[in-house]
Amino acid sequence: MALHAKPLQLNTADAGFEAAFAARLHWSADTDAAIEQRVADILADVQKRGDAAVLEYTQRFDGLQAPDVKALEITQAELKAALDSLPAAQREALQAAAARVRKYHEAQKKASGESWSYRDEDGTLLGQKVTPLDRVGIYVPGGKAAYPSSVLMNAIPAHVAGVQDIIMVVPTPVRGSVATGGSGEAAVSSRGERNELVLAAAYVAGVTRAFTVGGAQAVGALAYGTATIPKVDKITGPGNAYVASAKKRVFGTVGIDMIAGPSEILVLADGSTPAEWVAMDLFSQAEHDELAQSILLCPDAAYIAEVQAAIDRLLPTMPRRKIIAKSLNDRGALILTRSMEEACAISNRIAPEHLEVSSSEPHRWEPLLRHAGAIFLGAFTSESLGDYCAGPNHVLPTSGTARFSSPLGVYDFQKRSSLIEVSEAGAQPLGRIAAELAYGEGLQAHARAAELRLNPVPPMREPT
Ligand code: HSO
Ligand code: ZN
Repeated sequence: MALHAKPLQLNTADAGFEAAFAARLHWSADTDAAIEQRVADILADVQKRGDAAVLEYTQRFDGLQAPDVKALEITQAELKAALDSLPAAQREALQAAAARVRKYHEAQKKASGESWSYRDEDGTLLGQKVTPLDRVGIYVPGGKAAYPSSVLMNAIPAHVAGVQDIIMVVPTPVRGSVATGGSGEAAVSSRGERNELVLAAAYVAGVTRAFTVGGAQAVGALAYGTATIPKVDKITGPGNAYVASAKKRVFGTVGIDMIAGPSEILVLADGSTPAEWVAMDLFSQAEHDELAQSILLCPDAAYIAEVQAAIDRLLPTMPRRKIIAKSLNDRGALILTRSMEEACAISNRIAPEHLEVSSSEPHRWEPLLRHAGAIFLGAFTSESLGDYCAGPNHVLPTSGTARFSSPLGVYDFQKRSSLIEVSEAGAQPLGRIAAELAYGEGLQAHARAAELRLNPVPPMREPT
């Protein structure tokens, strides 16, 4: 039978809409208990045995044979050589993308990532001091899921924030090993398949050290530190179920970024964009993953039919058509709304990772849109430009988490300390307020610490 992609067609005016809509959106991030247990064991082992455990798991899962973990390090010279080895067009594209991503994140730092303070009239100084994290770890998946663009999107904001040490880990399995889906018996070699574009991106983005380790063992090494792999303060970057589970487990020992779900795109269309453009934008996220979700919201039934016809025409031309078809059939939707206003309201309920406002009047609708990881305005703003080079980060909240979280940014690689300097004059009113509240809480030492700075010092009150 010929491959087809028929996203579920829904109509907000139908009685069954709410139930069908809820069923289509449903996605569960639960991980398998067996994976959780394996990961817990690996982390405990890495914490206990350090380098020896990392080396063993790397040999067992990735088939990499090395005398020690030091031998798994990729030097700066090798990263640079990877950049130099790229075809000129690819090298230039990588550098152009990096420059735009850097410029965007520098603006972000200026707007919200700088220290500030003010003084009260009595001389008391209050402020916030912003400090970059000392050291971060960036996880880069291996194999097919290795995206050089994601190396840029994780490392550049860290670099712009001022992080001194950016440690990248990337599994580099030997062909035929367990991790590459080979025989299940690890083929053993001293050197796995390195992705030159990933290494080049690491160089361009300012990664300081890189290791060919991956999986839960890499997360454990970064979280606890080993003799060779330094302990970091935060781990970011996507990974498979093992990596996601490991990141959740080490949270608290180190910071982590979000746990990303499958990619999502929601296109809000008024019918003014060529239907093929919209169909291809829906494909662009569907091709990431069978679990990816592509949704069209549109008040024009004839246009929805045009988009479906474009999907039928274009699907056979796509190398990843099987993944696209499964994603669209299982999770995709073409939703007919009563109006653009209603489409905006539904989009807010979904809170998609990527939201394209494919309209001739994007600025008319943008004020109505409150929840989305990134909003792409107008027919020319293909979501894929944002994935690579527009400038904003492509690491975005998924699965509705855009209701309460934000794109990865410079702020994720900074932290804030409050600054307080109370003058002698300022200590008088503040001391009276603090003492009153402290006595109320029954905390005499707090009260006296405030009162000893008053002039004159009042007598100590009896506990109440
Ligand atoms: N769309 C992905 C990022 C990406 N796309 C990388 C292509 N390469 C994030 O949802
Ligand atoms: Zn993408």
